[in-house]
This record gives sequence, C-alpha cells and structure tokens, in this order.
Amino acid sequence: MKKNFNFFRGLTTVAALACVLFMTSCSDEPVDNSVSSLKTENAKAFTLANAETDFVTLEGKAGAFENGTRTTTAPGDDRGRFNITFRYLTQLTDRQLSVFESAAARWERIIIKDVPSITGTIPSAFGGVPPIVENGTIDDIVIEVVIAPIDGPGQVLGQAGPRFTRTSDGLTVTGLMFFDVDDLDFLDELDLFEDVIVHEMGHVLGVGTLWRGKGLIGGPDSNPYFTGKKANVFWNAEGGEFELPIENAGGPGTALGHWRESLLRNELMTGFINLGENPLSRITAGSLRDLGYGSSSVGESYDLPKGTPGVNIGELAKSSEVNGLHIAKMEEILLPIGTIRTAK
Ligand SMILES: [Ca+2]
Ligand SMILES: [Ca+2]
Ligand SMILES: [Ca+2]
Ligand SMILES: [Zn+2]
Repeated sequence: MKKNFNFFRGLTTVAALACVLFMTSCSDEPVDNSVSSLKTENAKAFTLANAETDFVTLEGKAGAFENGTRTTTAPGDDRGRFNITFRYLTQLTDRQLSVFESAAARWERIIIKDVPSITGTIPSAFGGVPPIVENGTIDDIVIEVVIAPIDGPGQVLGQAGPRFTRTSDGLTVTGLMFFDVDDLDFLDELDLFEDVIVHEMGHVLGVGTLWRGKGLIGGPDSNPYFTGKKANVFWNAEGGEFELPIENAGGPGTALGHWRESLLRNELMTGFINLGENPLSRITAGSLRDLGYGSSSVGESYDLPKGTPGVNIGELAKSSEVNGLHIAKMEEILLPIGTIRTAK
C-alpha cells in the first residue's frame, strides 16, 4: 500500500518536474542553478570560498605521509589502490552514508590505479570551514559533502565538481558535492539516489569538468565529440560508429559536460538519468584513462545498439527527450578553482 503510494507520488513529481524543465529549456531565459546565492540559513552556512575566476596555485609535496586510516605507508608514491575519501560537513543518515560509500565503491572498481598522494595545507571548498588537511596528506581524493536545505523539493538538486587539481597530472585532489536535503527522499523513491550520487561524483573526478582543460573536446559546439583514444576504442567496440558524441543539447551545464543522451541513452554520464538501470560503461572507464587515471578497461554491463551513429562531422544529431530525471538541469557543475604544485 505504502509502496504504491510512494511510487505514484514519485511518478507525478517527475512528470511535473519534467514539464517545468522542458518549458525552461524551450525558452531563452537563463536557468539559475546557483546554489551559493540561495537564501536558506543552512545553505548560507556553506558559501563557496573561491570563484573559478580566482584560480590559485598552492605549493604541496608529492609522496606518502601517514595521516589517516587509508593512507599507505610505502615510500615514494604510495602503491595502494585509488582511494576516494569523503569529508562530511553535515550530519548524514545511515542510509545516506551507505549510499555514498557504495557510490565511491563503484568508481573505485573502475579507477583501479593509485595516483601520487599529495601533502600540504589544502583549504576547504567552503568559507569559514577549516582546511581539509593542514600539513597533511590526501590519498588520493577528498570530496567534501554537504546535505542541507536549498530550495525545497524539485528544481535545484545541488552542485558538484573539482576544487583543486594536482599540477603534475591535472587530476582532482579535492572536490565537493552539495545536495538539497529535500530532494533525496524523492530520488530514493525513484530508486535513483545512488545513480545520482555516482553521476555527481563522476563530475568531481573530471567527467565533463576536466575535458576542456585537457583538450578532450573536438568538433563544433553544435556537434562535439570526445577526442580521447581509449574512450573511442570502447565506443567503437560497443558498436558505436565514428567518434564518441558529447552532448550538444540542453543548454549550458548539459551540453559539453555529458555523453549525448540521444545516442548513449542509459549510460550514467549522460545528462538525463533514466528510470531503471544506468550503468557506468567501459566507454566512461576509457574516458577516465584518457584523462590520466589508471582505470580499468572493464565497465558495468551496458548495451549500446550496434551501429549507433557517432559524430560524423558535418551531420548534426538531434537530441530526443525521454522519461526519467534530467539531472543536468538540476545540478550545477563546478570547475576547478586551483591547482597544487608539487616539488619533486
Ligand atoms: Ca591510494
Ligand atoms: Ca531542490
Ligand atoms: Ca541517460
Ligand atoms: Zn551531470
């Protein structure tokens, strides 16, 4: 009884949400996805410390330094696996904690190779919050997590992205994920909570956020494609033709930051999370290798129809709207605000 009721409520909310979102995307009005400017008391307590336009370079030190439970103790670059650590700045429920941990585990199965730890003093993404480490070590990435009221159910879900990258490889050292507490039950009812967390974590790791800086976007903005070799090998191996298509529709935040929904469908790093399964495919795994991670060449089980057309320069693909959650309209993707240089 209860389950049916929740499911029904979920569906009607999605329908209402989709309606609003599609109306927004059809108009020329800019979408205000800004979370930091919202007036909720709780959200106000977490104001972003820096803007992307104030890019800074901090000094750090490469190599291992024992600090915390998951840091390896091997000399030189630590030899363990790639480790994702969360810094929870607000109280999470047990349910939320377990979803974050299993979301991290999905990425840790794909990014399998360690990256150098980094030692130094690295500030929080938020003003008035103590540094993430003070003369301490990050192995390999710390994501600050805030769950606080933003604007009630629907509309803004939150923001996510890298904050500081490593100068040596340009990969994320710290990032943030900020969610509206009032949207999480709804995501859970749709059974998409974990997929959303995994999706946002993908943006922190660099999917759609480090592409431009690493020269991985080719073609015109009307028909962009991913230039990384590994991702394209898997795109072709899955049955895709030509070049791996990046999203060209949906406005800023959706376009150029995701795989193309009309062609990659239920792949998790498209800008629209489908009802049902949303696997992290080996195409995404390959794209992480193109970014510089030591990622696996195996992804989660994913079916791309054989002969799916990719970007054949000169022919524009058209995006179609499907039933699900237009995640890219609900999130604000952040870009790095600084980098940490390490003297060898
Ligand atoms: Ca490690
Ligand atoms: Ca909201
Ligand atoms: Ca999708
Ligand atoms: Zn996204």
